[in-house]
Amino acid sequence: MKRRDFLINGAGTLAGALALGRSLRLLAQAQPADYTIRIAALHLEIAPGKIVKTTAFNGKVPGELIRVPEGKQVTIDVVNDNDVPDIVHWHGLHIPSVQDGATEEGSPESAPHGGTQRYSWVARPAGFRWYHSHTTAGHNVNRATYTGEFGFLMIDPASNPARYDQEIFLALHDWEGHVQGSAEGYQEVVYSYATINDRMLGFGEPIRVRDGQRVLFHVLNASATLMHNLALPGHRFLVTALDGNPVPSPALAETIRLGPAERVDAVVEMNQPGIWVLGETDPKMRRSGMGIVVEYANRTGAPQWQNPAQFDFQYENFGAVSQAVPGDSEEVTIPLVIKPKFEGYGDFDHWTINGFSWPHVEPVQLKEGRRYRLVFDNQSTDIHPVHLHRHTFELKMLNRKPTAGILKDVVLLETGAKTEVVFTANNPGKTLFHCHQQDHMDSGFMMLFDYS
Ligand SMILES: [Cu+2]
Repeated sequence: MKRRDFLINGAGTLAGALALGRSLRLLAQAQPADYTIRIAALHLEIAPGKIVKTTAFNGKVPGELIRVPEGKQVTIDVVNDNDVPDIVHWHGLHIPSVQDGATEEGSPESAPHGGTQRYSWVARPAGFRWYHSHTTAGHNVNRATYTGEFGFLMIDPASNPARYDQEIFLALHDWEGHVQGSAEGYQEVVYSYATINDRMLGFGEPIRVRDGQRVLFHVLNASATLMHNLALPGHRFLVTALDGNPVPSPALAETIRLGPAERVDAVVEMNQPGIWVLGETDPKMRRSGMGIVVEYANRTGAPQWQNPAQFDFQYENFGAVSQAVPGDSEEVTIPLVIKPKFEGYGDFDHWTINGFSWPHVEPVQLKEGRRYRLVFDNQSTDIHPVHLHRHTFELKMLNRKPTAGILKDVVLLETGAKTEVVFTANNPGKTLFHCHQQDHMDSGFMMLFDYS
């Protein structure tokens, strides 16, 4: 080959390579996503003839189960066929701010009438996560987490698979909320109906089990505002994970208790053959529909309910014994005082953190690599399920009792109590913190941490 030919061929190869690179990039953009989530109006039949008008993902409630192995790169297109902007948050993942699905962190929304946003992230950490609308509702109880816009997101660990015979996903939800004045003069949201997954108690397919089976339940409280307690008469829950993260001391509980956005993984030994109601412990809530029938093979009859003898679900039951060290000197303490501000009759209360209400609040600057201890002082008469985005925290103090090893992304702040959690600033960027009760979040109970 002559030198001149070589040069021509070389240039040709370079041009070819550039063209190939361009085509590959275009091809990547044109690649279908791993998942497409389509937000659209849905008439959901929660019992025969009982229709709730809502919005949902891909025409069902809960939306499609997203199940991926830990460490996998996942692309998801969120298509908005609704007539208002919307955004989907990937709850409990350690992902970048712009992919997290919160406008406050800089993630883009999906525009109405067909707008599409592509999200791409690496699935981690392993465990039971979920995804849901992360928009504002205000007094519009047909938006955000009041709707059917939620789904399960399961990230399977690379090792240590759980041992079970059946795996069941359950989402608790309250429907047809309306804003009502309370006796004290402020406003609250009350609901007409409740479901587990998409059906009211008695109107869905039962959970079919066999004597001797071990059933792993993944339970999510997808209610916009309400706490829920569950029991399965004659059985106990072996709680193995909270918010998807394995607990140091799995322990039996007669009831499980979840604030909005909390998850519990529990194994139940099916050793009481019969037909049972797995349901809300509050009879009003069960009448509203919050329950599901558990049916043993070869058993018939009406589903049975019995009140639990005790409410024995407390975070610290599943924790490791702590050394009772109040905090190492490396930790930076951030006190957060929670108080309501009465806004007058006919409005929701406004909520303040250290005296400030979103959006009139400066971000708290963090330093990468440091450990922070959030010391919550809940000076209100409500229990608040507070959520930290993009990070996992460890519970340290629960009403003056030390604990260790429980990793969560939502923690219930009991009324009048102090709660302490610790996290490492290991995922730089804007990080939203808020109460997961939608009416509180919409009324100022929100702030940002930031570090680069
Ligand atoms: Cu709250």
